[in-house]
Amino acid sequence: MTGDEGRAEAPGPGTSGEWPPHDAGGHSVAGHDVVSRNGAGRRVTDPAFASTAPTPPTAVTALPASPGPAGPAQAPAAELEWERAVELIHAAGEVSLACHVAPDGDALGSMLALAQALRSLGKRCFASFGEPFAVPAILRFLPGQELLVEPAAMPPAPELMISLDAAGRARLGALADAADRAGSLIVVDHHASNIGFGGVRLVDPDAAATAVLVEELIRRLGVPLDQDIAQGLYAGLASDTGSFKYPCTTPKVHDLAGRLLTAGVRPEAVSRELWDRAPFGYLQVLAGALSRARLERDAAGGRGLVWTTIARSDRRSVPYDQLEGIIDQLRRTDEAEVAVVCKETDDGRWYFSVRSKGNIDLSVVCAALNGGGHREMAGFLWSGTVDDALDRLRALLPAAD
Ligand SMILES: [Mn+2]
Repeated sequence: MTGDEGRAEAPGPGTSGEWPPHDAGGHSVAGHDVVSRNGAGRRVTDPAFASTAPTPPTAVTALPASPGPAGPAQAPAAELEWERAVELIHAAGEVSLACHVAPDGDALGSMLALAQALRSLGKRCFASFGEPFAVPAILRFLPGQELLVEPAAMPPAPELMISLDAAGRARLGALADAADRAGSLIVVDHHASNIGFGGVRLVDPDAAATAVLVEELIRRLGVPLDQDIAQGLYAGLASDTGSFKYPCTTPKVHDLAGRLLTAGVRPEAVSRELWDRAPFGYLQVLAGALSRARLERDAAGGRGLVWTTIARSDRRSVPYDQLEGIIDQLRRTDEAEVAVVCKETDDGRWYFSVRSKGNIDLSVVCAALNGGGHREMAGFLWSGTVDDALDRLRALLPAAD
């Protein structure tokens, strides 16, 4: 329900926070171990049991076991980087902000929060994201949208640019060129897969959301958290922690959430906007999707797969980005480790939202299908038939155990 997507290539405004991968998180490794020892016993392998022990903060730093280009990106932002970022911002008269295409709550919430903070410092500020330039319906409540401009209206060679929640320049879509030409580029991100672009890098894969890093940046800039800034940060935090349910929900996350509430955020109002409202037509779309659901008990190495489809004709006037929460209904299924919702996009391709209960690493599975995501939440875009995609997926699942 909370993320970001290979949505450079993704269908349209999306809000699932699935991709690109964050947090290869040590927590899931723990879950995996339990599985290997205990077979498919669902109760034992349920991540709620398997992963309750918090991973020590050192676990992610230890990840460079797999060396590679992503290696250096794993190190938390160094003090020097924070100082350089603050210096650059204070010195700039004008700042361009960009978040990843098809922004989710973390990307847009973080960007708008920072944009408002910069405005309060007297900076001229442009904020945008690459085409399609449409704010998802569920994010239209976020304050600060008057600072958004069409990507074409962004300065082509900004003095200072700040990239938010994007793991690579390609995720900026049409704004990647401006990032290349920027006098200085500050990258604020929490994806473990961050490719290492940007001259100043505030990148911390241990951060639950980009909003966590933006809050620190705002604090270092000396801007107090007002209600509007806090609202964007809270939307980011709530989105990327799955409403404070995912394993990345650390004491630090709740601590920040507490400060945001103190600044005036009403959690029930944000949750309603993000997840708990829909037009009446949605009820029929949901009913149809649930009635088409299929359970394959033998799939995923015997752990089970549940899936459904939502074609354009199934949703009629209900917009694509309204389908986000349907996967959360399917993934309840006790008999299935993996849940999939195949959604036809407005351009006739199919987007696959995929969830696991932590025993199968979906970031690997979906990467093999040119998508990506987290261990438990991932996705990919498919131009062929649903049957072909499901066949590929079924073949990949047991191996990702
Ligand atoms: Mn994020």
